[in-house]
Amino acid sequence: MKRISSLCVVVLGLALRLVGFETQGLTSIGHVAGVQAIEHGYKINCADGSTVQVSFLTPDLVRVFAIFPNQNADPNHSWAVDRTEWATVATKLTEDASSVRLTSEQLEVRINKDPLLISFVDRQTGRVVNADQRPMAREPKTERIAIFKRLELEEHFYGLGERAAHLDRRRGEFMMWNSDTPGYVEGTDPLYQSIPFYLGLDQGRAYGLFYDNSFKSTFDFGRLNQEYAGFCADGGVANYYFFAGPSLRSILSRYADLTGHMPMPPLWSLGHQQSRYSYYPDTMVEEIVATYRGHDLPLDAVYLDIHYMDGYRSFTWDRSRFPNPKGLTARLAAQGVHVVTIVDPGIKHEPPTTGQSGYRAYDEGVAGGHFLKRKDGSAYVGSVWPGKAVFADYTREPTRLWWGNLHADFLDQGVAGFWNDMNEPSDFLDKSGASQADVVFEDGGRKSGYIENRNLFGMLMSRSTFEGLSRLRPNTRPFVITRAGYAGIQRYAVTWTGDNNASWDSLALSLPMFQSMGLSGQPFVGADVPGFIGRADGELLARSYQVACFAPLFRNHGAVDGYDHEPWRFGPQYESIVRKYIKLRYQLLPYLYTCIEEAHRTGLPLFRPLLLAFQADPAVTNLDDQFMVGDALMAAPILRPGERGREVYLPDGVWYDFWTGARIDAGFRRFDAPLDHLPLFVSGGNVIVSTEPMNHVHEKPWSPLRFDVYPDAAGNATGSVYEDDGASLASANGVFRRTRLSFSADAGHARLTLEAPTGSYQTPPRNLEFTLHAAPAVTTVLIDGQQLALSDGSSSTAGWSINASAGTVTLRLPDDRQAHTFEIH
Ligand code: MIG
Repeated sequence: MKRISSLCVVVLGLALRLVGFETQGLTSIGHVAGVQAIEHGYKINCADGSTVQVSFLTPDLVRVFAIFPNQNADPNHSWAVDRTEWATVATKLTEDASSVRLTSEQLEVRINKDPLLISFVDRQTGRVVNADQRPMAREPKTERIAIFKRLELEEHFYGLGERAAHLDRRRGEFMMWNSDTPGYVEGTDPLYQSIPFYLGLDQGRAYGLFYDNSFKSTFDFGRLNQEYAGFCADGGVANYYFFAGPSLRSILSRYADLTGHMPMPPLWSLGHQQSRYSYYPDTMVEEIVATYRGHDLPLDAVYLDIHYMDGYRSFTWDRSRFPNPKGLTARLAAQGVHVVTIVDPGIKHEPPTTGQSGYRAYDEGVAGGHFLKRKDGSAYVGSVWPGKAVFADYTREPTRLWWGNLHADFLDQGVAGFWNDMNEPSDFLDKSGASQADVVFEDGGRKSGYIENRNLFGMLMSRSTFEGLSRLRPNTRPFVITRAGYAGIQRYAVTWTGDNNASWDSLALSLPMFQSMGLSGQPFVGADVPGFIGRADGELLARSYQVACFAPLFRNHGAVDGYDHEPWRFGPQYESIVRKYIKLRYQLLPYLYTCIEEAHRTGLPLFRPLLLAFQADPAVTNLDDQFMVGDALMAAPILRPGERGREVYLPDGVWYDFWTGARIDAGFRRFDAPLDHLPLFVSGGNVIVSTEPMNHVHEKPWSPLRFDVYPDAAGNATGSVYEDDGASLASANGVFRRTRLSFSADAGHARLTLEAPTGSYQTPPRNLEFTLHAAPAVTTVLIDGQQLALSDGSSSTAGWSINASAGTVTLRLPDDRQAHTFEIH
């Protein structure tokens, strides 16, 4: 009997799965009855009383906002959208019996009148890039809302934020419902973050779609139904933004313009970080840091997990474990190590009836009306680490202010960053959120419900934190790390991928996860190294570091009951491999920081799929066991135990082995990878900027600053390096230094041009070194028309030298901030 009923459940489950999401009960929007011009676009009036606003924000970015009969919706309400002011776009309306066409210079929005079907046409090619498969629809009773897009045979899908899935989302179904999912594996869905933004790619041409609807919802990219790619939300508005592309890069930039650019992070947050659930007392924290220094392992930050608090009360210290937090942070700061403390949103429920009193966060929260309530007016009391706990309503501005200000004491005590955990929000009483359905958010008087706000909770908590830190330390870059998030999270916090496993599968999964977060507007990501849950061995640790040293967030962490994961725990053989990759990270800091500044400025992620550089290459549409770091580096890590080599795909172009400088032909090739070796390549046409490794990022200046120049097939290369103080907001006012260079070579002659740097940031005296790979034969080098001396390579004054075995030529010169031209004959 038992077996039969469970069989029924399985069959029923499959039957429900067949439709992707339930389409019954949905009422289609009425046909087009008229069109009128409005600010920024047009308003379609439908026969059933619905309206559809089509607004052109730029020639390649269109917003569609539909209101169904009897629906109340405020077009200006969004927690994700950062930019609301856009210049007017020149558009044209043409209409015939069957359709309305709204066109910008780049895009045509073609609206079929009956039924109302919207398609987007690339005006350059005349191609329909994306089209409704059936009219958008709503179920008046349940307020469910659905949008259906045609699913093309060759179409690939990317983005959608944090998913335990491969890069290409095609044939997948994904839920938006932030969830605490410890030990997740490939296929677990949903996870901690919801970013309803995806990219479609068909025959090398891309578009983007951002559904700004925070309700619990489902995306179906043809899991079983090959008719449509659909989106169904349990409420809210049919409200989406269409990005014309066709380049993935331009879409990501536009997405950053719309939902916000990642602020410049503090430089130290790019350093290696050590966490543990949990380090205490303070002497243990100091021992860990001392061991790091004693073992010549670079470190910039150490994390304090929940045991530093007094009875898990957020914003308190357990004074027996940490009697003098200020002293501790000062002693660590003297060694270049920053302290990050965890802050959980669940505030210990301590009304006078509990006999406890004097917990400031609770008392002030009650007095200020900051905590969430249920529909009946009672407090929403959940259960988290401190036991009974209440949660702040971050949709209220006074609550965000209050929450932000709660960080003042910690800042005074020298805490440098804040770690927002459990903010799905996780409630042990019911992790699914079902029994919290009646929790109400004030939301500017809208009094909105739980299914609309759960996905926003983590982002709003991080926003409160980030804005608080910005107020309290106006000239310091905040550092906030969050587990949960929604579209726009990049404005406030960096992300780690939660409670992964210390397993090979988890390591492999981290690649598509990082790449997909990067394609979803969140560039600053990382995973617990070598995995949160379980026990890693030395081999997994070593291979994990070969990936993690390229993740923006580079943090070792482990669970309370797990094995110790610090690099020295596995013996000197593995430790020396880990040291090699941590040092590589610091050596490449100038390059990585330059990529991070690019992410800040343009929205392009540092850790990216090959797809971003080789969009037209069908071999990379679902290639996610290799990755690129910026434009120049490509890594093909070992992701399985015992493997000592692997097949690597090198797309069309010139490639170099990072370690030997040897030129490599494009194609599928096999490379050896003994345990200490990461197959790492440089894409020709680029420059890698590096310096000497160091113990922590501010230990010494980038001196010498090295430029490794790798020409492409035509003999050309370009590159740049970005520098600033790494800590303040002065860079936003021009106090940075950007140095560009370009190289070209043809038979017997080459030229390296160093431009005068831009920006007013003053770098310390130092040497610049330019190493030319695949260098031409040299007899003379001229600098600005004058002979440059041949030197033995050790001198610190200007000169040039040859490394015959490496096939390189190195040019040296003191950094005088001037433009220079080297002629190489
Ligand atoms: O349920 O604070 O993902 O990084 O160490 C465990 C303890 C709660 C979950 C986080 C993890 C952290 C842990 N937290």
